[in-house]
Amino acid sequence: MADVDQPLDLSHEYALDRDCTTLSRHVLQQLQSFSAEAQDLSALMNRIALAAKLIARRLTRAGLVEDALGFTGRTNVQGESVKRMDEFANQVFISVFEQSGLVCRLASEEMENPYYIPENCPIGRYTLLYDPIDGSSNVDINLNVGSIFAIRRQEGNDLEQSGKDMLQSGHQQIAAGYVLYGPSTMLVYSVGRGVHAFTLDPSLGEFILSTENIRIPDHGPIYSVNEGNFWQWEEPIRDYTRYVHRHEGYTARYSGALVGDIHRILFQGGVFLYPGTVKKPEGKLRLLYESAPLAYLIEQAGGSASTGSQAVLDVIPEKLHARTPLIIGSKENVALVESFIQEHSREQQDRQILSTKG
Ligand code: AHM
Ligand code: MG
Repeated sequence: MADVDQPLDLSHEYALDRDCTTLSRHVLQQLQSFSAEAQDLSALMNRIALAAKLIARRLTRAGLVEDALGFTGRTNVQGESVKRMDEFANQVFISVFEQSGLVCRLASEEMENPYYIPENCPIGRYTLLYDPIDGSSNVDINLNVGSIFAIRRQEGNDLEQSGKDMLQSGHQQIAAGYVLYGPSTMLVYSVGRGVHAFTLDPSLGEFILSTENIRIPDHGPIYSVNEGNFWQWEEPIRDYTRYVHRHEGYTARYSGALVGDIHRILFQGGVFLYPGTVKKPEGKLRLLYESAPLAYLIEQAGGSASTGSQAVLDVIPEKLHARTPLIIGSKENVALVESFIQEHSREQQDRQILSTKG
């Protein structure tokens, strides 16, 4: 029983308060510079944090606010039904960046074409690519969702507003990360110097550094995939799934929101898969707004990301809303999935050689 005469030791509760490293200060520390680009990146991250706070605030009260939940009745460029929260969050990013002088355009999963900063607003040198609400089917049932973002430099002047220079590999990203709206709101980011997690302290309204230099385990127990698609997959993915069913040490976790599943794997190790299906060989996830930013982040943490045949960061999209299969997480887990795919294609090649000989 607690001794009521003894004062409670609360020192551990405030352990993090001793060194409240904020996001913008952390970016400058990471880049070890006060150059124009370092200042810009720090300001960009600060704006992303502001968008995240506005979205988090809406999400925490969504059940009490009129018009926060449910569908708008419209479909987006992908043909998916748009949720009110998708539209709200998409607009939040635009509003937060419009007057910032930091970006020249924003490209999102929810918009057919990039949003170009109007001429009467200050125009910056960067492009923000984002998925405003990832896993939006979780919104109406009060489960975790996320936002995903990446920053690229604009190349050329893009006068005709084609956004063609965005059709480059993920190596062009100069920063990427995600926000997880869970029991607490967390922002995890990288500017190419490791991966760092910040937790929103609602009493301060600030993201405070909670874990620095996160390293993903080389191997982990989790496999995260929608097994409802089992019979839609190609044989090697089915074989991999059969393998984890039959071997000890694996456990399934799938939340329906990529950010949550990746967050778990980043800390505990394992693999997330969204493979192609027979009907949709490219899978569901969009390269520029989901797969490439997360691939950048996971590689920075020491993990890897593959389409099954090449590194996700090497993929050059043919169009803005291009999709890719995604196998991402701990190095060894990803390599194991790839080995099933490689073995299958070797067998196919052997069969082809035999049939041409025969
Ligand atoms: P969204 O960005 O439109 O929400 O779609 C992406 C989401 C991911 O968060 C999640 O991993 C996946 O779609 C779930 O799809 P499925 O329901 O087919 O398993
Ligand atoms: Mg998404």
